Amino acid sequence: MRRFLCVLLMAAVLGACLPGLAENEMIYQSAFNQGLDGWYARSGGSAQVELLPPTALHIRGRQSDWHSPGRDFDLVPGTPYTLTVQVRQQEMDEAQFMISVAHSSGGAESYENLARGTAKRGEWTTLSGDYTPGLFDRYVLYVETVNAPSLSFDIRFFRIYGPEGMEKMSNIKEEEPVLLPVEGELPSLKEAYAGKFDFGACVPGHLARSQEAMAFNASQFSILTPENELKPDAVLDVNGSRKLAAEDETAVAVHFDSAKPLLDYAQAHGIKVHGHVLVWHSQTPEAFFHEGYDTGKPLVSREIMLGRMENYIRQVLEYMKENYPGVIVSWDVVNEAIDDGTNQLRASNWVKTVGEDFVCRAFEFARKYAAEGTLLYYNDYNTAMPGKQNGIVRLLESVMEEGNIDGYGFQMHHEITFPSMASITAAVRRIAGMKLRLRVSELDIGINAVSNENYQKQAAMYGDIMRLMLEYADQTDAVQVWGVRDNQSWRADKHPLLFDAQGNPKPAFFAVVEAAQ
Ligand code: 9MR
Repeated sequence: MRRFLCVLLMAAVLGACLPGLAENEMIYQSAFNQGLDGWYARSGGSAQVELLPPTALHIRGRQSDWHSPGRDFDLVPGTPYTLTVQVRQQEMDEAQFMISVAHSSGGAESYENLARGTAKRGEWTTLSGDYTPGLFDRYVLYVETVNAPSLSFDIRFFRIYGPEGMEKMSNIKEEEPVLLPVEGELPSLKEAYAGKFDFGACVPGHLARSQEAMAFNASQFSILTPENELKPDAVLDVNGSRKLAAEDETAVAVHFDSAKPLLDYAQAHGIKVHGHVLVWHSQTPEAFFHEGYDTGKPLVSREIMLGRMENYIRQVLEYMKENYPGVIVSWDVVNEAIDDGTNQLRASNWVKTVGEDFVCRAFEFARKYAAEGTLLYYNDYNTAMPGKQNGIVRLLESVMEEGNIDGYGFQMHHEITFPSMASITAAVRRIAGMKLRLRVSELDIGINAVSNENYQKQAAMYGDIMRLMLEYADQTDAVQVWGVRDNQSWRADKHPLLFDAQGNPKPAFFAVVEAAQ
């Protein structure tokens, strides 16, 4: 746990929380993951520095406090810099450290102490201080001890921040955040939320076939959703249905080839599945709504479409009961029925064929055929926007009158800038007040560019949303992120998830874990 807290602390010190960093940009960093980068032991000869993989430098053999890891820097006189470094020692209960500068002018060396801090045994500790250099010929920045001349110690993430727009020093090419190595085991999201609600993700079909990806998912998530594989366009067999329609226009043929790998894995490993989605205007073959399953022919009548709807829902749910009993614990019965412009029902093929009660009918059939205890959800986005929210609430009220709905799924595809936490909170409070079960079904939070600052803002919003849902833990079934790694997201350009493209946990991951504690 201490190691994990240390990672949290490190995540917290990235970016905006350091003094003077609001307007400053990182212009230099030693991550010690690609050599010593010019660092050497300042000493009379006894001290030695060496790399301590994956990202630290170790110094030993010291005989004086000033025997220290140091490096020459081309500092610009009169520029306000901020310096930070992390230090760790294992030999004393507490030891004091300083960042100092040795500057020389005409061969005469003089010194200033720039930052101080006390490091407890075994704990990475951040020293941080501001420095505006005077006029000298040479500057050596170094990390020394106070009254601990023989102490061996480690340093990492020596960083220099300078005014915005300033040229970067040597090794910084871009503001790419360095994700900190996780010491010890990665915390598990599902364990962090155990006893509160399920924490899950969606998984695209191709990754459901990867043992490695699924083993990772199994370690982190207690519930999974096939990202696209249970949508009508993956399940409805249009050719098969067309053949059946010659005999019976209400007949429907279905198959589950794309969803099977995920369902099989979940079944074998005791992972819950949330089904997405039975009835939707999108990702549903146009032919479904036409006579003879032929898009050249007119739309079918209400009676025929209700027959198709019932047959489709029945066959999907019966297949799941037979083949995957207990695996699918909940379903999005209807998705995104409310129009963003009018805040009324969307003018979809469902409305055009069945009519305005199509949502109620879908819930009626889902209740009729779902295994007992399966939770039935209506799922939608932009719930935080007042007009849309009104439309969603009106729809929920009408469906609730018939008693077949259990809950509401907030998609929550957000940006760090929008919507505000106040409006998200108001939306959750309002729908929670309707006494429906709740879930966050498709959480992701986009940023415009990868930077430490944006990673921190993203982490803060993830944390806020988790704390909000924890207030409703008794009423909430699950929070699910819409993807695992940023590069696999449906909006990869927004880096909206908890893990980066290499699978490293981002500050947002730790914020989600921390919110549960
Ligand atoms: O993540 C899904 C992406 O792979 C598909 O291309 C896309 C097609 O509509 O659907 C994405 O998932 C959507 C989900 O089914 C419903 N809510 C919005 C999601 C993001 O578009």
